[in-house]
Amino acid sequence: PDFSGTWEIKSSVNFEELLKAMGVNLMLRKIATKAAAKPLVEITQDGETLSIKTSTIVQTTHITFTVGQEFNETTVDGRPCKSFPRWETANKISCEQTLLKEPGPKTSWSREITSSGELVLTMRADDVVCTRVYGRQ
Ligand code: R13
Repeated sequence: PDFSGTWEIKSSVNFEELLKAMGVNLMLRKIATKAAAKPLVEITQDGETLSIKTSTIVQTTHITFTVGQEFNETTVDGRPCKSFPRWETANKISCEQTLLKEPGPKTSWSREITSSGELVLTMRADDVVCTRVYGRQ
């Protein structure tokens, strides 16, 4: 599938709960959640290699990875981790994360292009699932 493009958010569920499950304190949760309500996601793709830039007023993250190959990133609460992205279905990349320094919550994310052309991002921490739906700008 084609993940490339500039994406804007349509809906978000459980983002603050995700940060809470990661142990982020109330003040930082509020700042992060407010900023995350207006993100801009820019994705470029070359075959199985994706580059994802996620910008907000307080923080911008940039990851580049090839599906099937381990890479370094940070969890949503900023902890360094190893990530292993793989195809869960033809249209969905699932990525398990392993913290470089345990202990911490079990985290992962997935990104899927749906049949209606939306990008669905899920992020997990232990049993909390945050779901964010993006549409093309
Ligand atoms: C600030 C510092 C405190 C911590 C934090 C975590 C997340 C975020 C900001 C901060 C933001 C995340 C946005 C994520 C998006 C994801 C997506 C707790 C480290 C800087 C407050 C803003 C937009 O949709 O892909």
